Amino acid sequence: MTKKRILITSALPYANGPVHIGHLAGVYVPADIYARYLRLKGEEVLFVGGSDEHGVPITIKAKKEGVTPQDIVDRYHGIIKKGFEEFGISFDIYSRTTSSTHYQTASDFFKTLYDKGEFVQQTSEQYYDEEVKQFLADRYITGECPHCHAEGAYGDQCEKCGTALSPTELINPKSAISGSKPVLKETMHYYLPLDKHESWLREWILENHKEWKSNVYGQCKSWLDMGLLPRAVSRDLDWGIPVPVEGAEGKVLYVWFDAPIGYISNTKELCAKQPEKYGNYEKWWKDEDTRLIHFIGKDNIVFHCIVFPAMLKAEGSFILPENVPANEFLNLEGDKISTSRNWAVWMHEYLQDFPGKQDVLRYVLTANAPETKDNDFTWKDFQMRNNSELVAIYGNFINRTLVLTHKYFDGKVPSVDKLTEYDQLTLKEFADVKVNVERLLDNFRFRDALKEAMNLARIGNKYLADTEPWKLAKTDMARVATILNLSLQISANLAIAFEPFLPFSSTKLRSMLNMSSFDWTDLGKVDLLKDGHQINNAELLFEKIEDEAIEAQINRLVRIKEENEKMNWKPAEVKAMTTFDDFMKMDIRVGQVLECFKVPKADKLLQFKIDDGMGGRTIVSGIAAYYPEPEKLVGTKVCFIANFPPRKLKGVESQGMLLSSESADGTLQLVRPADNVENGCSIG
Ligand code: B3M
Ligand code: ZN
Repeated sequence: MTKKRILITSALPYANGPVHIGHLAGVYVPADIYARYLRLKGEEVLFVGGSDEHGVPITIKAKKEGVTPQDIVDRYHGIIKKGFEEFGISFDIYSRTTSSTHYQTASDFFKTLYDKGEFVQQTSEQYYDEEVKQFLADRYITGECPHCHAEGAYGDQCEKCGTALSPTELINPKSAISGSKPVLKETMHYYLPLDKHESWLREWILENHKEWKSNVYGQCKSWLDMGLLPRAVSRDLDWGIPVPVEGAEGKVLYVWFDAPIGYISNTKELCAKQPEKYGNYEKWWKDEDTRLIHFIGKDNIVFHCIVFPAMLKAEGSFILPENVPANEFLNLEGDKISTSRNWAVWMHEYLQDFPGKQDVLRYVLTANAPETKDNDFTWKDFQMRNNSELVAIYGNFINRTLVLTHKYFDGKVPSVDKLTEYDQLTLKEFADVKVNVERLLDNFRFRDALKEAMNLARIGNKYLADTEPWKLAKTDMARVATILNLSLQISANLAIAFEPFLPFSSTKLRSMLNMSSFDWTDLGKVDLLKDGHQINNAELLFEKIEDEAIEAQINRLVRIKEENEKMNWKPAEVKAMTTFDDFMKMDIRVGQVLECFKVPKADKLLQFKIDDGMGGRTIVSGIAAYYPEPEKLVGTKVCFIANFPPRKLKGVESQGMLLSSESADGTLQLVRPADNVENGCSIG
């Protein structure tokens, strides 16, 4: 690495909802690992974050709740910022795009481009909601899809058939805000002519950045191959940064224009606050000796690889990103994470439900990071990785090493007597850890890097299991000393190797080992703890996670799924037409339950004795799951089909069928006629 300093940015989360594990796995955890790693190496690093507080969804949410957009962003900025702090995301600054520094910076940026003639102005017709007096963003117009004719297609896409749409293609368009029919109205906007930037972008990305991750490079290539079009950078909206030129009253900067400038504003804010520590912001943004790295999710690739670079280039004085290691998406228990469906594990809720277990989630999200393809988070995998990796390997090794050192050597690092061949072999195995982890981290391969670190713990754990110092203690204390010395050196190495990934555990381990400080260059050394060095008491590094905790999380998701299903429930389509004659063939009657109990060895079946007014009959019905106390049904009136041929169910002959209704969530309930209808009456 030849350049002097590294500026790391991570996507600014929208302040209209909390942050979830998908955001963490895709953006914040890898960015944080990278920042911590470089700091540990002694590099000059600045890690910038902040909330993205503009855009239409925030205004819609505010309207729904009857509060101001500022109220919304204040609420979520607070939740997000606090969550990141607790989770150990080590931003040098976490600010927001409603800050005064940002308003000024974004406004000036626009003005510079405007004065340089870098925009084109175009007038077009756009949908306008006359009731709320507002132009409508594509997402806020719904209607019938012109292709598959599904209802509820959005102005930018039909989710049913996946076709990309423009709002004017929708049949019977409706405003999603007021429900009224929108009208087309002319409006002027400022456009960034991306077509004019296409040729240098092609060369810069396709020729000079072949090393970018293939998912990123591939997406850029397909955008460039499709040909770039001018993009509007202003909107007709009353929430955002006013377009700072005459004649643009009522217009604000498009959220995707101001948000990436937020990286610059936040750097500026930090440098103004602590100039002695960070210098001036231009050093970070305008000096070719700075490497700029954007951490983002895959849905933000085009903005960070094409649009923002074009803005920076048009301005003229800024550096361009050196890399944009975007990740794919993380799913949750097999389904796409969705804020609107509440299908997510929220960072702030995790911190409440699993206090002190930040590192467990950091570990699982990294081990399972969606680096090259979408991946799935499951609570079972979370538990398994904690219990059989963190606890059983890493934690177990550390605990045994420390406890034995206290037991046999009063907590003082014993001296090596002589190394056996097996010791040498073990040492050789971990000699490469530093090179390997470095190579992987330098290439943004966080999950493999974590595997390498974990491998070191495995080596240690195996070494102790193989050498069994507790058995040698009676006969060969010199050998025990050697084994524990090596184990302690490996432990110290683990504290360093895991620091970028599991910072809380590393701090704890470092204090247990009583190490005053460490840095990355120490990794791989076998004399990190000197002979006679006093270590502190052993504490557990990780704790087992019990089934109950996992079940509680799974149950929560099951409940959410049920609620969503209820909300999305629609009556089934009406079946093909039948005839009166066919219906009249059915003999439906009223009866009364005389006895009711579970059919032995059949989970789903209940056996009914029914008074049918004709001497009684037995009916078996598959509704046991919905009536856990079947005896309580005795006495109730039911409806049954009287002329079904008898059939045997689990050895019991059933003479008919009980009628039941199926609710939205699939629950079955017996259909009950009024109590005063005689048994045996027919229904029709
Ligand atoms: N707020 C989009 C997102 O969360 C956006 C990122 C802005 S980064 C400048 O997907
Ligand atoms: Zn469609």
